[in-house]
Amino acid sequence: MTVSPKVSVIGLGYIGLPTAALIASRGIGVHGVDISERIVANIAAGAIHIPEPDLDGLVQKVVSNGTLKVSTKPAPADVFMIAVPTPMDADKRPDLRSVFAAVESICDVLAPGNLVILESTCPIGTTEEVVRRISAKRPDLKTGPDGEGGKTLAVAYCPERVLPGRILAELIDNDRCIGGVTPDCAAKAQQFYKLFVRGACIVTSARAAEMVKLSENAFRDVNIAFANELSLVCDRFGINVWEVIELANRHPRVNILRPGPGVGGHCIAVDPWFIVDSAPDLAKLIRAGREVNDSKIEATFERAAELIEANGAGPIACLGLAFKANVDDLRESPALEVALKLAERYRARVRIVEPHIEELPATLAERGALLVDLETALRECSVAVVLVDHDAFKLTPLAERQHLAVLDTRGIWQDMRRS
Ligand code: SAJ
Repeated sequence: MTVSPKVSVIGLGYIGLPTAALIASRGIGVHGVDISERIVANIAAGAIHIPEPDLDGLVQKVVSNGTLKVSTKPAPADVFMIAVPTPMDADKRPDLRSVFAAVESICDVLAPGNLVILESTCPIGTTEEVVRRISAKRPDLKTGPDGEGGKTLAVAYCPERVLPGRILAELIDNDRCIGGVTPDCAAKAQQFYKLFVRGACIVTSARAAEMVKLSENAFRDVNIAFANELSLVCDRFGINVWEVIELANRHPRVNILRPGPGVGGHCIAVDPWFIVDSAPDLAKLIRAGREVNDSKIEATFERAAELIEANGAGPIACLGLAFKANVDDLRESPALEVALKLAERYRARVRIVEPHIEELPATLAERGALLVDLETALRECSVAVVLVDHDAFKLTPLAERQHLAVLDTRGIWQDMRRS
């Protein structure tokens, strides 16, 4: 690898675009590739198609100074980073078609000495399958121990682990786990990541790195499931779960996460299924965690309906639609699911407050729900269902909400004052 490699990033979505822009901002020439002409045209014009703090300015800068170029077709480079979606199919099995299509698309332009890195979340063994597919199309390229003066193809798996809303900072500061299909491959990828990562770049095998990524999100999911299960038990006994968690967390070795209306986003609610799919006979806890978290949507709807039925026939405030606090992303959002169920039953009585969007999703609007601001909802409604812990909601003074009957699924209005 030359000192300043030419980098190609395949897939310009939530991970690929920030990664491409960050690397380009270090003065390294980047070629970004996406199959969507719309996305490519947008980025070529210096604009972004995903909301993420500070990304717009960065992309604008690297596009206008020519360090980031984009197109729909791969071109020769030194390093290829693949960051495409790996969703789950209707049977909760990983859908790797985009990964294999991306691999296929670069085969013709690969050259000896290149480094191919897979960043997408993948089941165990995917990186080895990538090697097999490249070898089938390009038998001339050797992958493996680099005994030929850097002339073999290096393949590594390095999972992204950045948090939406903090992507640019975490791309730089998070530690990276870099799994090579051989130790040489890992070392080469490590050298590359050190060009733009400040966190530690730790090498391992490709299989271990695949498992590390899945373990991180499954760990969080199972821990949130524990909190969600506690909340269901506490509800049955009329105990305030937020108080229980606050007090339990005063134990020096206890750190219970926060219950909510379910778990959303494209990662935590999906990735644990990849482990379950690989080892269904073993991954019992991980499966149970998924099921608990998914069941929280219906449980939240039922509790909300009980509260609504007990509080007259007036308008109902639904606070938040996003999949988590302070983002505008509604993908796989449990809050949206609960709101849809409420709108299905209560139609035009439902008032949605979501300060991060301008327009309601059609599915909600069709059911008669209205998008209103927080002030209007607080003024007009006597019942509120808090579905997202946006800062804008947390700041509501007690005086403006004490008239409400509240189902607070995120624990933001607990007003527990204990000395
Ligand atoms: N949630 C709770 N209770 C909590 C914490 C979260 O209900 O105590 C819910 C959120 O409201 C949301 C969901 O979980 O619906 C997921 O939110 P999150 O902030 O935990 O995670 P994501 O999906 O935004 O990002 C995760 C991160 N993974 C971990 O924290 C282990 C991130 O580092 C990964 O890069 C990302 O998944 C990914 O792309 O895999």
